[in-house]
Amino acid sequence: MRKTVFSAQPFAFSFDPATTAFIVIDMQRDFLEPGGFGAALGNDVAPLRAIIPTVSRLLSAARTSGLCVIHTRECHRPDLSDCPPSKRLRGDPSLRIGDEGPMGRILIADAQGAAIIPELAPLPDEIVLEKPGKGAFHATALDEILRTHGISQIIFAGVTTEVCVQTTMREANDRGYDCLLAEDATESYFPAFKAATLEMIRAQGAIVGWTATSAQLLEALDG
Ligand code: C5J
Repeated sequence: MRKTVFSAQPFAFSFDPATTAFIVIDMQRDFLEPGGFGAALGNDVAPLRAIIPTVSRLLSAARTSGLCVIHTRECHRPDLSDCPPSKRLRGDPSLRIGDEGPMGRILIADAQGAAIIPELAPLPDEIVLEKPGKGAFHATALDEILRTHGISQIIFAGVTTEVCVQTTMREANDRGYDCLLAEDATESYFPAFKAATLEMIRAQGAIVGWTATSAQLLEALDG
């Protein structure tokens, strides 16, 4: 066992690369490129694109350190049988889940828009988890996959901070995993929501988990 301890908030985080997963949440074209679902909801995708180089650096370090790398994709079956009408019909987006957009059908598993952005393409041996919900544990085998790999700590990056990242982190925390979110490798369409999420995760003695900067993480992963 090789324990690494490094400065994080609200206090030091310790992990063993052999029992740690790096989960990159939903870095998909539909959330990060014009013409996708995020844009159809009226959002500017530019702030999300700004974290791509940081996520990429962490991904490289996680690979080099031998962490279990998992990518998630929020997406649905072509017949939408795994998309509750409440999800599809809510609000007034210019394009709904399943509608034909410039990158194919919005958030449909085999459409171009649901693909992970090419800058962060998974390696052939990495796990890519398709998830129909905001949380990555809902209606997926994620818990089983993590337990099979002997994982007890999870480092998170990806989008969006207060929706799929936070939901997944809370699910993981309830299942007994120690979770840390890389502060500058996650982003929201709403800066205030990101700031609030980071605060609420680490409040009350890390009630949901820890946060750290990518610089802190990269130093720990190199060490
Ligand atoms: C959203 C996500 N925001 N990946 N999905 O609908 O956070």
